[in-house]
Amino acid sequence: MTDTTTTFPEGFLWGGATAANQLEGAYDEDGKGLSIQDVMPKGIMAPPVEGPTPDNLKQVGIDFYHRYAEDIALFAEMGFTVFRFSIAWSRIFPNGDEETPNEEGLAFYDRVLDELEKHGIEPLVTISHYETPLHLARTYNGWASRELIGFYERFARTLFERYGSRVKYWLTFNEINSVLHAPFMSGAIATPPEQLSKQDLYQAIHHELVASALVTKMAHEMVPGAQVGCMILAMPTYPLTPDPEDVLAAKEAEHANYAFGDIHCRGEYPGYLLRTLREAGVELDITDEDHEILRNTVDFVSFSYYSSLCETADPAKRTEGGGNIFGGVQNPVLKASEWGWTIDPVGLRIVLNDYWERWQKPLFIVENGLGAVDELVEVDGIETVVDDYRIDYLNDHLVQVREAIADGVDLLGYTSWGCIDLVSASTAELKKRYGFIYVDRDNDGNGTLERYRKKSFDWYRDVIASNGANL
Ligand code: BGP
Repeated sequence: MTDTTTTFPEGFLWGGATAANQLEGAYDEDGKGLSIQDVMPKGIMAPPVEGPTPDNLKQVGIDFYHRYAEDIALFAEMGFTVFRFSIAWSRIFPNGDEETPNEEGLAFYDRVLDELEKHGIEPLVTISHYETPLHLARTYNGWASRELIGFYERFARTLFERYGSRVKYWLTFNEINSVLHAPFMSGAIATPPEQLSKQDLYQAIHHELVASALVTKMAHEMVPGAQVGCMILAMPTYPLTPDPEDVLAAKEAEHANYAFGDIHCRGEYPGYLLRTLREAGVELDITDEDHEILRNTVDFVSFSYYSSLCETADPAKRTEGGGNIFGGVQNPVLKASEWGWTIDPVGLRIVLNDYWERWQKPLFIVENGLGAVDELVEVDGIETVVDDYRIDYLNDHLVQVREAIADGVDLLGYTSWGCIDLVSASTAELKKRYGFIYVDRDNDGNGTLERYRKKSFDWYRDVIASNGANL
């Protein structure tokens, strides 16, 4: 049974989400330094090179750096009331550890904010989205070093000073828990994953958590009305069978992710994480001051949701390749996308209820969507993409969002991922597209970069105009 009487709340924020490194391009313009993305030609699974390499699609991205006004006008045409984007750290501090920011980098985001303001679109800013300055990775081993806290603090302070009067919603780290799977991309940790000790990994995580809390405190002091959120990669994990051992295995897999939200919302390490660390022989360097800082909890919890996972305690049931790129085993009742990400709209309702019950903080869905191969075709003389598969995916998920709202979940908004086609994070390709707007650029970097409205463009415009009533 679905509840069609409940509607989305008045003032619900509708929009789209992006990340600087995946769409801006202009990777070395106007004083920008190299970020870790510039040396990752083939996505998170490939080791970084000396770089920068010419076959890295992110170096041009979709040229948002020069076309932002046109793109924001298209977002406005869909009726966006919020736009999530990140600020490329290496545009502001090219090496990450200098004292003075790069004025040209700061000015770019002034221009972006001007455009958003012009169209009445609320900005939602991710301070760090997988684009740490390369120098911080190479010289300090990224977040494994405590020194990163100070560099990040300076970066955030610069942003609050400059944009604080115009930006209310801030996210500290994109998918902070993804460092468990991609330590270089997420944590700028240069040690190859196979050589990275749990000790170093969890110390790096601790530094990020302290930095996040510190910056939350700073925003509250510097930015009137600031709302600061953490951002978690949500992966609800189901037991493969009702065997209690499988149920426990699923719960333990969830704990790995809950831990980040628990610390952000409760201000201290949960017991189950202390046990994991103890059993792994990890002894963290946590100062008394760290404990104090962690008490600065977030105002809301944001998360990305693409798919669910499935777990078992039985090693014999583990198959090669597992459930999806983040592990687990295959769920026998769910279908998956072309890239093996299970499609599970009900899982989104489960996450919303689960997070709300657990943390009692407003939630914000800041990523959701279907990565698919799109084909540009002509319909009635107009070039477009007939992406019914994307409409179906998003519609099914938003129906479940409406259910969760009927369940009593407090939800601030929804930003669909990659609202305009951009370079994929995990594959570094342009073949895997999420947008309502098609961008003419292929995997070899060829194309005019021209923008085209897909069929989903009109669909999303109607969803927003009706505040979800037409789902
Ligand atoms: C999230 C990231 C995004 C993103 C999205 C889709 O993990 O926050 O940066 O790209 O997933 O992933 P992909 O691009 O690999 O399909």
